Amino acid sequence: MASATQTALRAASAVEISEPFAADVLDGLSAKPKHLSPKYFYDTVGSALFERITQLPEYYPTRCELALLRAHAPAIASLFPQNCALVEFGAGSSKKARILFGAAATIEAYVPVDISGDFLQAEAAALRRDFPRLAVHPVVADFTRSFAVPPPVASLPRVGFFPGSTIGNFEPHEAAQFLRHAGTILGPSAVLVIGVDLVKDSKILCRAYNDSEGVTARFNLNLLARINRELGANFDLGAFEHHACYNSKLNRIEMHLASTRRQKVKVQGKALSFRAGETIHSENSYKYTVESFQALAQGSGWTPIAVWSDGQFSVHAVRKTEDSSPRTD
Ligand code: AVI
Repeated sequence: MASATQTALRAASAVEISEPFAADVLDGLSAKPKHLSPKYFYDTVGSALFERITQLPEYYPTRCELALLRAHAPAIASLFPQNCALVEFGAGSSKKARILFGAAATIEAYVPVDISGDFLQAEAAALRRDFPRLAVHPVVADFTRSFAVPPPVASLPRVGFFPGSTIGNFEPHEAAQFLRHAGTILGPSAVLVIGVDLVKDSKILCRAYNDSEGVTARFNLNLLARINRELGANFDLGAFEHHACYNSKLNRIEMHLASTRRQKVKVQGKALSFRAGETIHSENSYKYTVESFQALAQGSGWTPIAVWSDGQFSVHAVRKTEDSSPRTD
């Protein structure tokens, strides 16, 4: 059982944040075209829906990535320094990190960083039960912004972990920015293991984001439900539809919420007008080739050192190129 001191340390390492959710929503819905950031999908309901997406037959990325991690865990673990801290950006479910814990006895501490505090804390509790020797220090934060690594792990060498092809949800310039930011957080000589979905037949891609059970549609619509719940808005969820299509020029899946009729919606007292068919652009999911991702990494301060792929999905290991940027702690 955890001592009172351990419990207090764990509580202290879960840094609370306050997101400018209302301002982002009002800005995005007042813009032309209307848009919302996909980072707001992941409240408790959205995180649970995303977990269901990862189990859908049509949604291949999670299955492919898990198989790659399982098959290559020893090779991945061989790249880690002794007594390292694994920093997972946007942790959610720790299922993938668990594969690395099983293969890499060198991991002393785990720092899952996620905006969804409740989900993060529940996963952390389960991990402490299953890996009693692993120090788990969750950080509730927007992992794209600066955050402090918890003091108990500050002196350990760091390995970054960014699975799930979440990098694909960034615009390419944001992806480069994130890679640079990860380099600053992780420090000199760090290794980063990153999952990246690959460009492929558009039919496979479209099916993955238009599943037959409608879970992805509910995940997308939950964004409006969340705005209703948290910002007192009055979106009629029956008057918006989930749209997802592949943009082959930009190599990205685009998700939209389309207004089925002309309507007005109030968000925090502000009236917003929608034309029939007008959409809120809610997510891009960029797909890369192995080469295009390696070029992105190389231009963002990382040297590719290994890649594992099944032709559908890729897991890259990259090492920080320059040692000059200081750690942020
Ligand atoms: C988290 N991210 C990588 C998922 C993706 O595939 O872009 C989010 C998602 N959106 C719809 N389905 C899954």
